Amino acid sequence: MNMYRLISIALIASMVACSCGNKTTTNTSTPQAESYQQVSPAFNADLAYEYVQKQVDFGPRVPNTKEHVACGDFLVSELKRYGAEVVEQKAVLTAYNGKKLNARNIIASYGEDKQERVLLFAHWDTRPYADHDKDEKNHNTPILGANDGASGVGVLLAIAKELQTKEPNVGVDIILFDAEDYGPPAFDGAEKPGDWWCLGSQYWGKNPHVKGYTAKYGILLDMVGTKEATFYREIYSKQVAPNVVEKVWSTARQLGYGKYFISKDGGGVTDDHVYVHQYRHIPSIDIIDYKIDKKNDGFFSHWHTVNDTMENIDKETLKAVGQTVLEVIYKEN
Ligand code: AHN
Ligand code: ZN
Repeated sequence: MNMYRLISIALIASMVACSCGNKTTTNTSTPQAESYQQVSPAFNADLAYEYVQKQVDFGPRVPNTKEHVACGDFLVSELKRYGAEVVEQKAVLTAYNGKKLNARNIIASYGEDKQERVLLFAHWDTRPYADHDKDEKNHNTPILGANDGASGVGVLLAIAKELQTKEPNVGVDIILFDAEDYGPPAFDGAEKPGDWWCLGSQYWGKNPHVKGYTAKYGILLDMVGTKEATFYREIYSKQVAPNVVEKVWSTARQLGYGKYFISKDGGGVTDDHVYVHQYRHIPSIDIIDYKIDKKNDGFFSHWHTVNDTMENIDKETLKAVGQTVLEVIYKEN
């Protein structure tokens, strides 16, 4: 074998070794976008759906009705069953029309000894008026609130089950606020000045269940159940908690739920998160189904109508929301 041959063989051998090495490096240093490693337990969308159904089966959950009391009792007992420390905060709140509402905020805590906490919330009451119904005769009919009320609560109950099974690093508080949807009806003509929506969260904000209660951030789930749900970045959320919005929307994208969590700005909604921030200074966001065409005040087509029923509830949407929120929690360290 002459020198030329020897050098060529050595050269080829080193090229082969090199290319092998390169190949290995390439594979480990540029993971595919799809290979995101989920850290949270699987969210049970069937269970969330069952909980939405169960709430609707009680009938409308309007304060001062027996259906409201029965559903509240059910929610408390389920949260206790899932191992949470539950506080029932009862209060008599004054509605826009002077009516006294027997309200109850339901607060469920996990990992109470933990300093770092995340707050999850939704409203469990339903609106006493279908004031956006096409048929005027329905305007005084209480709504079933499958989406507007029950969907967010259903997702949070299914999250509670996972929190009991696998303890996250952070403490978690779940609050089901009452009397969110007792605002002045559209048929009353002129808007009544004052903060008449979100009475339960306003009360809790001024009277937290734990003195000086605070959390790293808060996430509100409102109307998270319809097939066509689109979650845009809500304006007040972006103002007070831009990093939380980014965290939630990018997590949703990584999990493959970008079709629901749209990385564009939506409108501003006066919802429970506004008061949680205003009174407790907790940066809070609202995951809320919003329509940028702004028909129907920006909400889904059956909003505040007698048609806010189970037919519009879709398990895939519940899954997208529940899994995204779970992932955000279990990613905390
Ligand atoms: C207002 O319409 C002022 N706020 C909407 C919040 C809401 C109502 N969420 C559910 N129902
Ligand atoms: Zn509503």
